[in-house]
Amino acid sequence: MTNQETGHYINYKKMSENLDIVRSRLQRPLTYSEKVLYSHLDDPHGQDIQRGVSYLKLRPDRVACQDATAQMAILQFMSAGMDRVQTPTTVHCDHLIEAQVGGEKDLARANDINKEVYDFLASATAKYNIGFWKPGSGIIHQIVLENYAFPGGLIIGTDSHTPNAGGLATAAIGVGGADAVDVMAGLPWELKAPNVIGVRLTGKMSGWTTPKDIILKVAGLLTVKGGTGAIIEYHGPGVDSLSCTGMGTICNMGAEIGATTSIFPFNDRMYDYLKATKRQHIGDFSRDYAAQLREDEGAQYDQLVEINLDELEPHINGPFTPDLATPLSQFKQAVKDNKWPEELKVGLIGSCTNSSYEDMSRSASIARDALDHGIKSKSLFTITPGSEQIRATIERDGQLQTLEEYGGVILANACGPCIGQWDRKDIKKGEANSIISSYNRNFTGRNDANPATHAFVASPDLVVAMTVAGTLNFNPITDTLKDKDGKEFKLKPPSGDGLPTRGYDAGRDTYQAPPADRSTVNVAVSPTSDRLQILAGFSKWDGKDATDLPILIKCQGKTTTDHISMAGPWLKYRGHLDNISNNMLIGATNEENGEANKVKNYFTKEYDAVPATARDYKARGVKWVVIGDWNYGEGSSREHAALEPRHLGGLAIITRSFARIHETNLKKQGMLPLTFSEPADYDRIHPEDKVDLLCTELEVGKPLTLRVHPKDGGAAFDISLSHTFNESQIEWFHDGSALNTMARKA
Ligand code: MIC
Ligand code: SF4
Repeated sequence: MTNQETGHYINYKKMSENLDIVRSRLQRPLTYSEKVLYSHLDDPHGQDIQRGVSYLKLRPDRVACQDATAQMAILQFMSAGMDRVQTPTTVHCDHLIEAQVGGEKDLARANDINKEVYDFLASATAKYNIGFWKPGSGIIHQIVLENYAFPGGLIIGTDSHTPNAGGLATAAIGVGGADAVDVMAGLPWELKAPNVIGVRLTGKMSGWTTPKDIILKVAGLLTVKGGTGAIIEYHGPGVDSLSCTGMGTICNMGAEIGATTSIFPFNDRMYDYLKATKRQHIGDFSRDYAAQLREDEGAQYDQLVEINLDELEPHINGPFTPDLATPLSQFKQAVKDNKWPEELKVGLIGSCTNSSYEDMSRSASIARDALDHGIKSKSLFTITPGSEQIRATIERDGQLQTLEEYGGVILANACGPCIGQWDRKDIKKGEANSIISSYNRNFTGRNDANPATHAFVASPDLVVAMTVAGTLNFNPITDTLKDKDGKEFKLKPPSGDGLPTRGYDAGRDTYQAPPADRSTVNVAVSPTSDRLQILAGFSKWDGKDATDLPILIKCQGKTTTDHISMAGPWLKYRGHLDNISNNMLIGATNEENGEANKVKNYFTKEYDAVPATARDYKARGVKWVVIGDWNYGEGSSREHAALEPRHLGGLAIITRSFARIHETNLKKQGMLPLTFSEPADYDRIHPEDKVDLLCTELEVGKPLTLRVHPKDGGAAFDISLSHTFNESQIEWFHDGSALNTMARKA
């Protein structure tokens, strides 16, 4: 399965047999993503299979965790009391490295600041037989693509951009830590059978258009919630003009439209990539099973989108949301109409989304073009290589030097500014300004914690082109620039190899394999640590309806996981539930006053911070609920956004709708994610009302009653709430959490 491990094999034979069983039952052509999922069914004979309806019980091939989510996942796994993981698992140190001055120094600083957490992860992975990628190795999704993804595979990862591996025909799905723990413990993993959205690509890309523009366009078409409950499956003749890593970029950003995952069928470009990453044997094996690694003729999609690559323009998405898509030709006008700050302060390339050899080569070609005209970047410019292998290879082949000469700062092989790990110095907090990155998401404050920063996302090519001009008012296709002598010139369209002709240079060895003798490994968590805390476990449901609950906050508008459990400086506390709970919902807008982190305490009538108010209710022994808007919990997989409300005494989150991963995370921790059966009922609730939640009514497929007691003393009224709990998930609620259920059944 991978060069990093022995004893784990790809079993296409078994997968084909499973598929034959399912085929004989369904008697219809299958999409490619269905094939991958159904070939991993725990019980292909008995499993009920209805897209969008059944809960599939699946057996993933692998688990991947990044450091910011692995801490909690491993702490949960430890409470399961097993001596080793039952499914191959890796942990990747990428989120905790802050960008300050440049790669080497930032990495050394991170090693120092995060020593306790890295030591914990290094020892826990060694103890439980998990592969460990040290800080500096690169970003989880790039490493998975380079080492672990394979055509037809099913991987789960504790990060929402896990779907990146779809570029190598893998069904790779982002989950919360508790889901990962199930699979690490050898239990089947449950997923609501997704619908399938087909994206048919025709034509061929050229010039300034890149694979990124396909997903930027799709995001504009489908919006941030358009992919909910669905897998996006690309197909059609246009696919063959995309590089494997380019397909990875497209799949990566499917997370931004809420898709369960995104996937491409196996093709020659993937074979080339497997070969370049020293896995030709896997490529050959996949060729033998090629018929299983693509859609059947006549496969039916629930929705079909068609994109002609001959006509596709480069796009720029943002600010503040990844689905606000503007074609390049209309961007200048949009900047003007919306009064977005014109000056481009910073351009940032790299991240898990766009840091392939191809991306770096094309970016360097634009930088070289500028340098040849005697000019450099006008804006600040940073580069985050996706992995040590990419960094070492572009260092050897010269792109890195070109980018530096052009004015770029090479950051560590890590997430850095993408997740707010950025000690930004060029502007003051609150100052309106524009930045553009080749990253995937651009929620308010995400990169630099400044709500006035207008963050745009685009292809790395456009990011570099914009930094040459130093302004958003620049279209490299139509506009000219001035060279060092004031003479006008036009940038050449970018060019660059998809794969290094001399092969990849692995760079430094950053992998720690689990030791053969694991019995002596000691995993230490200090009881006085402010960064790690052993989990105490939640208490059981009391078996009663909950009455007289205050509403902690009624959130208005976008409430992403960044609003619920902010990243940036808070990443520090990802292994300490009580400490990280001090960020709970501090970014969400209170509908009552339009402010963040200012809610009225029901008892004292004083305004206070959200976490402080929740702690006060908890101290009084009073449970509470949150009211939320559409697509609540969109964005990341971080289960802290579910653990925190549970820890601080919340009972239910009631919204117009949820993002998939967050909804599951809430259920796993024993919370009740509920939706208004009638979305307009959101408006009938006032933040100062009290509510009764008739939890004893919780049954599969039946609504639940919310009794509202209006704040002005008016007559109480009932609202119907829907939910998606199945039988076994209801047990989690009754037991207090999925972990409690696992312990009870062990
Ligand atoms: C993100 O891009 O938001 C993150 C940080 O990678 C998260 C995971 C996390 O919060 O740790 C994600 O996308 O799931
Ligand atoms: Fe890291 Fe950003 Fe990718 Fe998340 S989206 S894994 S923070 S690089």
